[in-house]
Amino acid sequence: MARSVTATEGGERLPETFYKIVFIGNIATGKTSIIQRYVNNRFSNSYKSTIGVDFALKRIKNDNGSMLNVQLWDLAGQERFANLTSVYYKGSHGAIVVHDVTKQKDLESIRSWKDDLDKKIIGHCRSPVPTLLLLNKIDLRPDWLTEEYSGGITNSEYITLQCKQLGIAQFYLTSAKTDDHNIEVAMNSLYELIEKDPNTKLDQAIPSTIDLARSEEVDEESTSSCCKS
Ligand SMILES: Nc1nc2c(ncn2[C@@H]2O[C@H](COP(=O)(O)OP(=O)(O)OP(=O)(O)O)[C@@H](O)[C@H]2O)c(=O)[nH]1
Ligand SMILES: [Mg+2]
Repeated sequence: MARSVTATEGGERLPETFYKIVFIGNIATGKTSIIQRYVNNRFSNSYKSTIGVDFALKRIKNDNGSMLNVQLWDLAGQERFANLTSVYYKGSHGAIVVHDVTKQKDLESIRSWKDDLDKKIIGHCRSPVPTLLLLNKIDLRPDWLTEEYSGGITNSEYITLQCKQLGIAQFYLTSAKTDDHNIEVAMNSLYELIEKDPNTKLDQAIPSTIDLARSEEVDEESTSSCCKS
């Protein structure tokens, strides 16, 4: 984690916090749409596939006036097959896996994405990061949770078990299309998990090399004692 300070008008210096969040999931599940809704409150019905990776920044003012800067990394769904995800995951503090509820066959891919994430994060000498699952396009299948998955098991039961097995903290029903989209609720809960994550705390406990006279960032990469890859 990188931290810096911001001077308020009154001269008070408040810490700024930076989180890197990676959005992963199959092609056209709605990753870009969710980010667009979250950052710009916009939605488009047209589909333009992301090439490689895209970025967005969300600045959130905490109750005490300090700033949370969230860097949202929007990975193209096809990237899992391009062997580049490791580079994108590096230094992330949290992750969002997006599933499209209209594509029942894609349910198997949730595991593939989470496994890919964990394997490569561990490869960067970091414990798995707090991860949420967004079950997106719920406007198209509002009853999806109670529908049958297979053999008398509901989607709700299946997905609850999957999250437990895969180490996904929580799932949320989202829609990037509708106003009542649940995206902000999910993002806020991810920030809480990141804040509580012992690894995040470890990053924050790095001896302060912040020059309080200037607003200066301390990069995690330059302070980590772990292997570099
Ligand atoms: N009805 C509905 N359509 C959605 C929703 N989210 C995204 N879409 C549509 O789904 C399509 C794909 O959305 P994107 O956000 O581009 O998907 P993506 O996951 O970023 O796709 P890649 O970049 O190819 O990985 C677009 O046509 C969107 O308009 C949603 O919540 N509801
Ligand atoms: Mg995209």
